[in-house]
Amino acid sequence: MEDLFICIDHVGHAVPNLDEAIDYYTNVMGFRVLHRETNEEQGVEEAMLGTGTQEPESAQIQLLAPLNEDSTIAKWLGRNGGPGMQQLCFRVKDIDAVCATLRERGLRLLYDEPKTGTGGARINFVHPKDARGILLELTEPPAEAAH
Ligand code: MC0
Repeated sequence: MEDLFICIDHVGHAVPNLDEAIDYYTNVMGFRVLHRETNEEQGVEEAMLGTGTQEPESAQIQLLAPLNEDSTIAKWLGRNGGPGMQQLCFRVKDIDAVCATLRERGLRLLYDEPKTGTGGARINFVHPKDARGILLELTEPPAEAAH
């Protein structure tokens, strides 16, 4: 059977303040900021951080800070009582095919069609209740960024 997923693309760390978290990851943990953007639709200000010689093949840390009080990240921080691991993201080659396969296998995908994620990637999520308590993101990077 062919693999569904290419690799772990990133782990999402929900934080209340992006700049403070970047300061921690760069100055204390020695990571580098690879990318930063605001995603209005997802209600987040985000940054991707990398480390290691395998970069960018090595999994990245995605910092997710809420853009406003309605953000899913604001809700998550409130329920969690502070910052923590909000999601795990698998990279895929063909998100439409992978979503179709997972739906056939009984999992709930959050969106009928993929939405736009980091750097123009196409993204969807498996509901945490169908992924053993983990919010599982799927990402298909744009063709020019695929590796
Ligand atoms: C909620 N639950 C989680 C969870 N969020 N479990 C694990 N990990 C999470 N992140 C659990 C709750 O504890 C609860 O369990 C149940 O799911 C329902 O929670 P809820 O509070 O009623 O549900 P909501 O309203 O918070 O919605 C949860 C849901 C939402 C996953 C649907 O967070 C969502 O739409 N997430 C996808 C979008 C997202 O996360 N965007 C931000 C990242 P109990 O047992 O108490 O019932 S944007 C991003 O990642 C982009 C930029 C990218 O990478 O490209």
